Amino acid sequence: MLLSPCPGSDPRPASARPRRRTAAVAAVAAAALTLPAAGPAVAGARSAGTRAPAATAAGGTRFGGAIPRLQGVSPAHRLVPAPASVKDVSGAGFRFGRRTLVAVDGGAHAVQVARGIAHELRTSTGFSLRVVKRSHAPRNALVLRIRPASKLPAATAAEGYRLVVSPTRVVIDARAAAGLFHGTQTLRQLLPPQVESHRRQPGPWKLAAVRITDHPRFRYRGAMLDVVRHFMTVAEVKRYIDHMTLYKLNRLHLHLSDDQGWRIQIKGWPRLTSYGATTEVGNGPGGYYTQAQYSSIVRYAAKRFVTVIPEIDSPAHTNAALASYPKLNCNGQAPPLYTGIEVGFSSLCISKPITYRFLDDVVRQLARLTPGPYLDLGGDEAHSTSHADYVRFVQRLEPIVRRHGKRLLGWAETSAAHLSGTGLAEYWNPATGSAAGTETATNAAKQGVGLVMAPASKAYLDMKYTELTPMGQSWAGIVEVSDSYDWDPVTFVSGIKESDVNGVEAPVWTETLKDLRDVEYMAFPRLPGVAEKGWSPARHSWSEYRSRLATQSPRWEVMGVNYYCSPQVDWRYCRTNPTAPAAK
Ligand code: NGO
Repeated sequence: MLLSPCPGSDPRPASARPRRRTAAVAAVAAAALTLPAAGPAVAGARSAGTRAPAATAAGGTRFGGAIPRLQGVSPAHRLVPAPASVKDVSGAGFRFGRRTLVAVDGGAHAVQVARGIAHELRTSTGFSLRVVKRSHAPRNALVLRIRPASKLPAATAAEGYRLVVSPTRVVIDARAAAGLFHGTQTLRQLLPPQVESHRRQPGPWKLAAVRITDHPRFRYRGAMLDVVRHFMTVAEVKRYIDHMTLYKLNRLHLHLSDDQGWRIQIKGWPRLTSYGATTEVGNGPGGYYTQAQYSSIVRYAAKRFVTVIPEIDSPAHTNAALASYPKLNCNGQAPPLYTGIEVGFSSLCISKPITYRFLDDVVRQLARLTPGPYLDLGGDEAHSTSHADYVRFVQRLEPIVRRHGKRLLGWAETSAAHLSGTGLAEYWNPATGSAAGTETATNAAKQGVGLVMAPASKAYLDMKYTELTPMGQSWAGIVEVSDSYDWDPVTFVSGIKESDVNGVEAPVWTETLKDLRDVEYMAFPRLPGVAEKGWSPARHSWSEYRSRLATQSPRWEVMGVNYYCSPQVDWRYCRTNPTAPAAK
């Protein structure tokens, strides 16, 4: 059964109604969603001092009580994603104190990273952590240095780093500011979770002695946020970016248009936002970003080494645009706005020149607002377009994107067209990776189009964890935390080589998720697992990962993140015990 918030209200004739995806979408009325009693009342609230009686389940999970400081949990047992190499060093570690400096040796971007981490640490530690420029490494300091390639392991590249903790200082060396930034995210996880607090917390702020050398397995490590089915505010998007950076994700794919709404201001096409943005799934008011707001998201992300990739889905998933401008429809008639969750019924008119003038305007404006190399023009579920028309459409689309200086990112279906080999294709379905249909991935690889792996049965964060998860869908399966971790981006589809894969992405679709609090509940704990698939060497197993993952929940608790305490993990902390009847 499919979710339709206003049953029986679809005015279209049956022939024009949406088609179902292969398996049924779980019927969950978004309006009626209730969360289990996990997570704080307000997303964004941060407090580190909650005290309630603690209890420990047979498996080892700790429920309630003071949030643990994780003292004595060694670096190798607490970092997500796992670094390429971690060597525990015997002897004393480092302790931040009132006089600790943040010393930086590098250009403007390195200084910005130093200021960023100093600011974060100041809030919770209460120390002044003065940022100073130094070409030598002072004592009692967090030292951030840009170093030439010859001074670092060859694999370090642009995003890697080396982090050494000794009693006198903590040194992070990298070839570029992005590497320094990732090193500071590792540093956060080496400190007690209370360091995430927005209020001053008692110390001590100690780190174990360690030597870490680290670099990512893949360049593209993405998260996709659907801001259409339920609109997310600018503040919510920025908070999600913060969550991404803790796990070294570096691409934010923003799904900005779909049947249920158009979410970005396009000059010269005002009805897209004055009319097409006024709906979302259910009866909510929708919303959109002005170009200035979009730019503020792009800047916020860039400061954190995250590249924004805007998506305007086409030729399908376009009802909001078609409803806003009758001339975009083959018959010249605008359909009504749509607030259900079915897919594949809408299409831009492939044969009309206005379609391409429209897309050219949209692409030109987005290209100007987006510093990253990729624009995503969708290409999924074009069920109302013939195969020949679809191929023709994609082949007209890519030159538009390239004319405006960008590369095409599309869902992997786009590989049915002849592509230039400069873009990327995102694989999502078939969710099993072995059924007929996986040639979307192999066709892309054959054309030199890089793959972004987001198989729905693994990486889709909108799939339910269990039958009882009070939100989400299940068309690609029930995806517990171990299922979403247990795969490899290269071997998932047969016939693919490591060099064909640019990376991974964790999409979160919001048909049943009404705000960021719901998104967090589905993303945590699965988002860090997909991030690890993108960053860490392939050797890690679920049984080893689950004990590192268990150390993350105290941090989420302090950050005010809403998360699911999966019974598959012996959590270091859980606010409530979702399964223990004795608690009642
Ligand atoms: C599909 C579909 C989206 C849905 C999503 C729900 C893709 C690429 N297209 O994924 O429109 O929101 O599933 O899980």
